[in-house]
Amino acid sequence: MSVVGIDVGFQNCYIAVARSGGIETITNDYSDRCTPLLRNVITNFKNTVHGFKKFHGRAFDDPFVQAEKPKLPYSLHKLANGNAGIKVRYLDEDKVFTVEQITGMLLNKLKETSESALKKPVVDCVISVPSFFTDAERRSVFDASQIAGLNCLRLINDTTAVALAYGIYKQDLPTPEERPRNVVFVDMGHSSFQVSVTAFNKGKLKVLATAFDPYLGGRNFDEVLVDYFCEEFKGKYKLNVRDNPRALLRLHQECEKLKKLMSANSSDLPLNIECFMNDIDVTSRMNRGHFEEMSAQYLMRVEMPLKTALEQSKLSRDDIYAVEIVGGATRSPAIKERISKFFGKDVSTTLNADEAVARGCALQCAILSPAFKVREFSITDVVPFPITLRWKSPTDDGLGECEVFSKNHAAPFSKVITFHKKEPFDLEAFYSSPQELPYPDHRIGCFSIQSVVPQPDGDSSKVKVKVRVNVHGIFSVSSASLIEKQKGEGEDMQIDSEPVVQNEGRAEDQNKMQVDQDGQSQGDQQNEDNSSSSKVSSAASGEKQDPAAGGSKPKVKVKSIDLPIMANNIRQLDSDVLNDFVEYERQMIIQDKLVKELNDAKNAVEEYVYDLRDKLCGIYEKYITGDDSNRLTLMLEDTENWLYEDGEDQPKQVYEEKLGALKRLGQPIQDRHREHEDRPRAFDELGKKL
Ligand code: ATP
Ligand code: MG
Ligand code: K
Repeated sequence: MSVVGIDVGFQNCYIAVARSGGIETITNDYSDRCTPLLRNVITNFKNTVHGFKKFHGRAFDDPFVQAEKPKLPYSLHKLANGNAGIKVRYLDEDKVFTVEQITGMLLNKLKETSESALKKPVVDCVISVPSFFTDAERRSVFDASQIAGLNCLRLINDTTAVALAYGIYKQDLPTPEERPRNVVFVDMGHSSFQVSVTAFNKGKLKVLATAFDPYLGGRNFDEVLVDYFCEEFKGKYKLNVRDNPRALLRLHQECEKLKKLMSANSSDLPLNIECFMNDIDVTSRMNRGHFEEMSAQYLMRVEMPLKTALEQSKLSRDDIYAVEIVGGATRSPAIKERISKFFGKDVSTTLNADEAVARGCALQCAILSPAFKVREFSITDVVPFPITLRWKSPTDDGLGECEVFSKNHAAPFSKVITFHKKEPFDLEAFYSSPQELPYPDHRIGCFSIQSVVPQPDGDSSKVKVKVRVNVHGIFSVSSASLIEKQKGEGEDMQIDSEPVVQNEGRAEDQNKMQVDQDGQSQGDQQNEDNSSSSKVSSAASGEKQDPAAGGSKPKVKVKSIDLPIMANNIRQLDSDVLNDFVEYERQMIIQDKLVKELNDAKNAVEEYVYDLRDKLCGIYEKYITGDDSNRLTLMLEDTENWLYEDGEDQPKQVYEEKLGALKRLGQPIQDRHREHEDRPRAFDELGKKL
C-alpha cells in the first residue's frame, strides 16, 4: 500500500508519495510534476473545468459563485438542492455534475497517475484544504475523496502541511522543555493567501494562529494585466476582447506568462499575441514598476493577514525565528518585499514553493498509516472560526448557548458538555462570527439528542454530550449519553442538578479532556477551557458556579445509556446520494477505460499502416519483391481509407482483427530484416569479446 499526499490547488495539483527513502513528488504523463487544472483550456475551453475548488459546499446563488460565473470557461447550473453544478460534455452528452463529482474525477485522475507511477494501488491519502475552509467546504471535499475511492486519513490545512514538511526533518528543534521555535508560514497560491504562526519543539508542532485573505492570489495580478491590455487593445486595435471568451482566455494565459517574466526581470518586456482576434496580431509592453503601481490595491492587502496572525499568536516580531514562504505567487518580488518588510527580516525559501504542501500531506499520511514507520511528530492545529452551540427543547422556555470552540482553539479536540434535561432537545451548531466568515452561511448543523427521559423520580436526567472538531477540521456532536441515577446516590445528583432544573438550558462545559484521534492528550488546554466554561455557564444561568466544585465530588457509580443523535441540515451528501455518485464514478472509469482501449486499438491499426508503408520503401525494400510490395502498399492504402470511412466507428475487436491481418503480412518481412541485421551485429559482439 502506498501513501500519498494530494494538494488540490485552484490552479495546480501536486501528488507526493512517501517512500522509505523519503518523500517524492510524482511525475505524471505530462512529464511535469504538477497537473495543471488549466490543461487543454484553449483547445477544449468549454469542457475544461478548472477553478472549481472554491465552489465546494456552495449554493448556485452564493454571491461568490455568481461573481465567478462570468470568468469561467464552462457553465454552471443550479442543482435541485440549490447547489452549484458544473456542466460538462461527457460521451457526447451535456451532463451536470456536482462539485463533489468533479473533484472526485480529478482526485481519481491523480490516483490513477500515482498508481501507474508507483505500480501499486493507492487508497490511503491526505488531502490539503485552505485553512479557512468551513465545515460545509470540508465535508464536500471529503465526500469527493470518497467518490474517488480514496480513504482520506486527514484533510489537513495547507499551511499545516507546509509546517510539517518544514519541521519533521529538523534535527535541531528545541526540546519540549525549552522555548519553542516560532516559524511563520506564508502561502500565496493562485486564488488565496494563507498565513500561520507555528511553534515547534522536538517531535511536535503547534499552530498558534492562522489568518488569511481567501480572495487574494496570483490571479488578481493576472487580472490587473488583463484589464490593462483589454483597455489598451480597445483603443489601439478597436478590439473588444471581453466579448470573445477564447481571446480573453488567451490573453489571461499570456498575461500570466508576462507576470512570471516580470518576477525575474525588471526591464521593459514585450507582449505579443499572433492572430489574437479577427486575425489581428497584437503587441504591447510592460515593466515591473508599472505593473506594481497598477497592482497597489492588491499589494496593500498582503499586510493584514500577516498582522492578524502575529497578533493572535500573541508573539512579537522578535519571537519569530523564520518566515517561510511557499506558493507560486510568493515568487513576485513585490509580495516578498511586503512580507519581509512586515516581519523586519528576510523571508526564507527553504521549502520547495510548489511541492511543500503535497509533501507535507504525504508525510502526514505516512505518520497516520499503520503500514509506515515514520518518526513521531504530533500536530496540533487550530479552529479557524469560533463555534457556538445553541440548545432548545420543545417545552422548555429556556434557550441557551455557549461558544464551545473559541478562535484558534486547539484541534482536533473533543469536549463533553453536561445538560440536565427531561426530554429530547436540539443542539444547533454555528459559527459565532458570521462577519469574519468567508462563507455565506454561518450554520453548521442541527443535532437532535433523542430518547431523553426524566429520572424515575421525575427529576431531570444528566445528559453528557460529546462535541468535537475532528482531524479533518469538521465539527460534530459525536455522542450523547444519559447518566442514570443509581439507588442511594440521589443526594449527589440533587446537589448537581437542582440549580440546573431551575435554569433550564444551562450547559456546563466540563471540559473533560478526551483523548483525540491522534492519541495526543490535550491536557495543556484544560485550564484555559475551565476558566472560559465557568464564564459561559454563569453568563447563561445568571449565577456563579465554582468551576472546581465538579472535580471535588466523590466518585459515584453511575449507569450510562447511549442516546441516538439525529443530525439535520449538515452540509454533506446523503449516504444514498454518495453511494450513487461512487457507483457512477466507477461506471465512468470503466467507460473511460473502454473508450481508451477502443481508441488505442484503432490507433494501433493506423500506426501500423504508416510504419509499414514507410519501411516498405525504406529498410524493408530489400526483403520483399516488387510485386508483393505493391500489393501490400495497396492494401495499406485501403486500410487507411477504411479507417476514415466504414472503419471510423467499429468495435475494438474489428480493429484488432484488422491489425492481426496486416501483421500476418508484415511480420515475415520484418523477420527477414531482423535476421539479416542481427547477423553482423552478433559477429561484432563476438569480435569485441575476442
Ligand atoms: P491555491 O493555493 O490558491 O489553491 P494553487 O495552489 O494552484 O492555488 P500555486 O500553484 O501555489 O497555486 O501558485 C500559482 C500562482 O502562482 C499562479 O497565479 C501563478 O501565476 C503564480 N506564479 C507562479 N510562478 C510565478 C512567478 N515566477 N512570479 C509570479 N507569480 C508566479
Ligand atoms: Mg495552493
Ligand atoms: K505510521
